[in-house]
Amino acid sequence: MSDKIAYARNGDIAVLTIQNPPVNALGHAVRQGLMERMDQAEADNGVRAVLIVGDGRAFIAGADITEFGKPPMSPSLPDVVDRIEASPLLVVASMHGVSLGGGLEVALGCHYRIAVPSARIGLPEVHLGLIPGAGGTQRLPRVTGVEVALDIMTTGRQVGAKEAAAMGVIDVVQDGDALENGLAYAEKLLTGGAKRRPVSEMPAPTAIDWDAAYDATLARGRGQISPAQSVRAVQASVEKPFNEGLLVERQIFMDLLKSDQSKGMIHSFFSERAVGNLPELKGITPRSIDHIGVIGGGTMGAGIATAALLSGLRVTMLEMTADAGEAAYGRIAGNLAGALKRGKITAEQHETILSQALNVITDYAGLSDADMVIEAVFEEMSVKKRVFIKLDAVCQQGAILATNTSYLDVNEIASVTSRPQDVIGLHFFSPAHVMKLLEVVVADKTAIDVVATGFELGKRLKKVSVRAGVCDGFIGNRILATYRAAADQMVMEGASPYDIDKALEKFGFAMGPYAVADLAGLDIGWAVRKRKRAEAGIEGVSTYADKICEAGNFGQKTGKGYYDYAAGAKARVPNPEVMDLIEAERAEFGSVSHDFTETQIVRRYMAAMVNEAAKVVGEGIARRPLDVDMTLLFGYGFPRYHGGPLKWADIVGLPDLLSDIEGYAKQDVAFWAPAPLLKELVASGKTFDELNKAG
Ligand code: 3H9
Repeated sequence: MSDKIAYARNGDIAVLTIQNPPVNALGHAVRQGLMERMDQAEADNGVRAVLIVGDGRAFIAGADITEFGKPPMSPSLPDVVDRIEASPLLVVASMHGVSLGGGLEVALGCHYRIAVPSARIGLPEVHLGLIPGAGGTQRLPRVTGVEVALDIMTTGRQVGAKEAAAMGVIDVVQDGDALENGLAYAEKLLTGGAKRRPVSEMPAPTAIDWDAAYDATLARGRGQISPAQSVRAVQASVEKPFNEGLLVERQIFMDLLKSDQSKGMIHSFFSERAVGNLPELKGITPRSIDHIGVIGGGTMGAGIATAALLSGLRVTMLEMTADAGEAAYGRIAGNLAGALKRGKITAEQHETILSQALNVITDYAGLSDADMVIEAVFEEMSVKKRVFIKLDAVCQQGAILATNTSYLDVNEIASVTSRPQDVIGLHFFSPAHVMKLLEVVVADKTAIDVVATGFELGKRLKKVSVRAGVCDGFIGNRILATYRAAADQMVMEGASPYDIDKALEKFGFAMGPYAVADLAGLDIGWAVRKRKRAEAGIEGVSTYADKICEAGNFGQKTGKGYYDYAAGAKARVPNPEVMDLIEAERAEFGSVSHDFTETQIVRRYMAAMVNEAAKVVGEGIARRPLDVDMTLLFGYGFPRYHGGPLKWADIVGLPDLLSDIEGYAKQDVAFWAPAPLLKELVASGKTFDELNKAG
């Protein structure tokens, strides 16, 4: 008998308690146990009802995702749900914590459902590139109607108990303990003579315009197929008898399970959790952090301060002058007002943060008792060094001195202090209170508890933190510089920025690289190029990208860049002057132009990304391929359903990619030099994912 399901008698009620920590996922032993315990309850003299509850922090978080892709083991989850529903006994689910995916499907197989107010339900299978596969697409629409069921399935959102009750999914919402509530409810149902109420026997819901719903869902999915596929499964719940509808659902589920998109999304699910899990941090106690100093109140500094304030930390913001301090305060207050409007904080919390947790100063002495100081000043080594010398002089012993530099050498910055062991890079992405990525940049002398504190801060700020080593641009910006250069090469060879954006948006990026550049501001890259040329002693050169800026066009903020935004950001149209400038430059350099297909654009752009990513992993800048994948996913808009560049590379096949790269190298040997790690993997027939598993 499975020990995953405890069995107890309470009068005429059999209680089945699922015990599979941490979240009661429906692995094989749980499914087997539910079957056995249902048999036991039915054979148990005097039992009239079964109550199913979850032990620990959830009812059931769904199918066991770790079993996906492995050979299926009987009993299947659909069989378990059907078995529960078909029982001659009255079956009640009492839910607390989450009931997600297969967890909600088990509950829908029960005849009645009660939940505590904090319980949440949902069908998040779309986030794994799947649809519900244990009757959810057939039962939920019978309970809620088609529109509500489709909203839940296509968004994958979690719904609170009160809303779920209004939808008809939960019969009773009651405060208290799930077990006690469930027992009392089951007893009441029995006393009241309630009958079994199988959802499968309820009438089929009303039809909608299926093709319109399918098309709209497909368009919203930006290339992701599973949300639209759930429309087809729900359609079957209306058009076919229940059992045939189940077969349609099963077929779609099994097809999606084999798809590249579900492989990518399942990889993303586990990598998102594994990325902050570093063996060297096990058992290391982070330093305690309560008060953070932030230097520089521009967009980045204000965003960092906002994120810290929203997570309950005290923040002291240092600016150069009172006026700059006032402007910084205004930016933070604006961000907090946004958080209030979106319901992230209450009016009272908003008031307390502004009046008690935030302090704006202009004198370094005010940072003397900060536990950590993060500088977000101008991106120039001499400026950073001046800041760190001052911090070294005023900060208390043990304080962590962090730089938010996006590409400068953290070792060099640390070297100007007397305490390089306390110096670390914390690279936030703008806007820092919104973007999920945090690169924790570990310098040569950074102490291990300082690294642990970086990750702890990331957790507190609800970021996805990735460990990065020191190099120009760390993980993300280094790879970005390479794939942007590959895009620029293609422009010189005949692809327009608009062709490139279109191809990559079709691939799944929210925006192509040139649209992103317009959003970020073209003046930033222009300033960097000018500085680098000045440093190298080459002045007076001006590329087409410089010329766009010289005409005063910096992208969205000036209304024009690669695109013209006269009709609004969403209604962007190509700026006609740009192609003239590009043509002139192609002519000047005698470039031979040719057309690029969308596939060629994607292959080349991705090859550059993968090759540089493989170098970053090979050099130890990123620990594992999954660290790169998560960096690109959470900081650079990489489509989640491809899993990240290195998961994508595994899926398309490393030998083909290497051969593409060797082909491009015929034109530019230095830029396209294949990454040694990629060559090694191809030679040994291995994948990047095998390196993830090796730790
Ligand atoms: C499904 O049900 C398909 C069916 O329709 C049809 C089947 C035929 N399986 O996130 P956390 C692990 S598809 C295996 O850190 P939280 C997780 O990896 C499934 N493992 O905690 C982590 O492990 P570790 C539909 C799972 O409190 C640990 O539990 N359901 C599963 O922040 C703690 O997780 C979903 O998609 C699982 N289902 O969040 C729900 N769930 O400690 C997916 C979690 O080793 N899960 N783990 O890193 C979630 O959304 C969140 O984990 C949850 C808890 C909200 C439950």
